[in-house]
Amino acid sequence: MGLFQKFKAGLQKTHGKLAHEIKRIVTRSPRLDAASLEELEAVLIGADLGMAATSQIVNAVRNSYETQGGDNRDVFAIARHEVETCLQAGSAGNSALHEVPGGLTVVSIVGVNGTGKTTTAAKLAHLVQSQRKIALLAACDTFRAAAIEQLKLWGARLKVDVVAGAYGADAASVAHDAVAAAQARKANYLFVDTAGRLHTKHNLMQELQKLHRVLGRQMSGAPHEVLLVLDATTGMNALNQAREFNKAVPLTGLIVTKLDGTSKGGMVVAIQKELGLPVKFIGLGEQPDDLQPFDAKRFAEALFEE
Ligand SMILES: Nc1nc2c(ncn2[C@@H]2O[C@H](COP(=O)(O)OP(=O)(O)OP(=O)(O)O)[C@@H](O)[C@H]2O)c(=O)[nH]1
Ligand SMILES: [Mg+2]
Repeated sequence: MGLFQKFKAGLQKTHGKLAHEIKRIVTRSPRLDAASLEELEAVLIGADLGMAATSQIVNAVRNSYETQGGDNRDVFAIARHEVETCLQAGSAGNSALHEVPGGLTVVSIVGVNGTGKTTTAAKLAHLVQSQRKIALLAACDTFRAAAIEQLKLWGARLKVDVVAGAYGADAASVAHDAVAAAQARKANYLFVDTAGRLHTKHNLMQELQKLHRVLGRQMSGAPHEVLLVLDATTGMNALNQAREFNKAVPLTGLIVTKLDGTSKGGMVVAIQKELGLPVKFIGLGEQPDDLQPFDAKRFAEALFEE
């Protein structure tokens, strides 16, 4: 499957709903009147594109009609263009995974419970491994016994080594051992799977700060990436999660998972526009290669293909 096909398949629910409703609006009347534009606005808000991006699209559609007497079919093209612009402005061309040249890159994977951190850490290891780089996984969710097992199973399946401690062990000490192991093996990437935590729990956020301090003491600059994993099906609550995590542990990027399971995939646009943090990867399914590097153009096309 080509990359665009993958995006399209993964975003089918959002695309299906948007395309169906926009078609209904534009085929009903030959010219878009105020009522149609209001309906268009409601459809975009319904897909969680957020107020700012929605206004931008609706205004662009209105302008095009007023100044060029545009054709109804232009709505899709205008939406694609505006969404791509929003996404590119938000990411500031910074959506690639950081790489320390010739050395180890430490990537900490954080987020609230159940967003897809462990799965995503494994998928990321798989991705860099497919680029002929050496990846290692650190099982730093020592809070649940099953979490360590889950990561080990992924490691066995993808042939990636997992550094783990005992259940209940100090997560920071596992992280410490994992960096040492990664350096000894001359690994290119260490992906640190952390325990799920609520962004409102101060002590749990402090624990995460400690984990990052330990990483930084052992290797200057680490963690090089702090990626917050957001579940697309939680909608706009993800915005609060991102703001609070960013206050406690400055984030370098976002990963939005489970986009295949929602018709509100527009939240990616709202989040990037409002937070100014780049979305670096998106999760489009449960298989290892369902994690895709984010691409603004492809995303906009998959959402608003006619
Ligand atoms: N459909 C779909 N499911 C996903 C995606 N990413 C993760 N999942 C599923 O979401 C569920 C939770 O994933 P985990 O990786 O265990 O989440 P977690 O954040 O590590 O959870 P905790 O460690 O409990 O906080 C699993 O069933 C995953 O298979 C995705 O992109 N699409
Ligand atoms: Mg987990």
